[in-house]
Amino acid sequence: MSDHTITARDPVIPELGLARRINDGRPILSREYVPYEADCIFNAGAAFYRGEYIMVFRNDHGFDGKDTFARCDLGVARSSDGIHFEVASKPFLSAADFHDPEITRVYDPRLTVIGDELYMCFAIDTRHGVCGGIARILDLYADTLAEKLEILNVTTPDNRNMVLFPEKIGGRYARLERPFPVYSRGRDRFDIWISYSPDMRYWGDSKLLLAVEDVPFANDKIGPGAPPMRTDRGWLALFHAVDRDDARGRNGWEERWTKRYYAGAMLLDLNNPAKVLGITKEPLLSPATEYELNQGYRTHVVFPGGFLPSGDDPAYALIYYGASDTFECAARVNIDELIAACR
Ligand code: BMA
Repeated sequence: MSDHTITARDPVIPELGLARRINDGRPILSREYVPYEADCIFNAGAAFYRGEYIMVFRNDHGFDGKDTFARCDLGVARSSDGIHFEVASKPFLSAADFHDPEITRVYDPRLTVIGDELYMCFAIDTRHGVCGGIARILDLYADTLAEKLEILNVTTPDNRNMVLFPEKIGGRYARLERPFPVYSRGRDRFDIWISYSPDMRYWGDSKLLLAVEDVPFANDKIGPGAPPMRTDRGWLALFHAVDRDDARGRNGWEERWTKRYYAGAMLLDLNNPAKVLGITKEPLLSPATEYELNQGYRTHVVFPGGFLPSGDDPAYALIYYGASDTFECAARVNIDELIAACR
């Protein structure tokens, strides 16, 4: 394994050329679509559930004009084609729903349908560290937490970017996750792990799946992106990969933003998903459009959170990704071509 370094001032690493951006790269969801207070709409999870596309997105709002947002909620949107979404009249979930002073923020949802149930993994900031949560969604339009979610698992800190596989493998549920071992690994050398569970509540048998140094377009950290998709040649999953360039200064609204986020893809063995069959050696998506490069809170960020077969042609998949921590965008990719690029 190499411990390569992408040096400062390197240009953005070009993408493979397999993904075609929908809407010419213009957002499929942004604050203009939201009928309540909204600023940055991004990092959505997506699922095809009971005959329609569902998106649960992150809404950071109440920007202080400098570097922070006062509030962060999750919102919900629906669509018949996976591209044109209509946002519900009120937000879905916020930290306030928990009535627990420990919980300060919920964000970055990822959706997986298992059987006839919709599950959500999400990040939970607490006063004592960042945790990953798994919940079964009971009602996307309800008022109280008990009506909205059945919380199944909350990890110890520091962990997030969890995604569930859409079925049991070898009799167990499986998830990808990204602990962030700041002391033992050094700042920002974070990798993707896999864990298993008999019941979605108790998780273990954890193994390292993919290390940051194995990704040629990362010099900083990686993390699971969208929940894996079953194909006849393996589980196809998207991840995010980060390169840091300390020579960068203002890139977006903050004084300083030195990271760039890419999307990559990996193929995992169907029966033993801890076995990586291959990854894309170049990014599947690199920041490239106006919305990914020049506009928004943190530019040069593409952050994949949803990956679904395309309704009009199952040979293609839709990729949902946050752009610049401000917009939700989408792209299409041919599934066979992506598998070939992983091998
Ligand atoms: C990560 C998470 C994401 C965010 C990304 C880029 O650490 O906080 O929610 O999109 O950084 O800022």
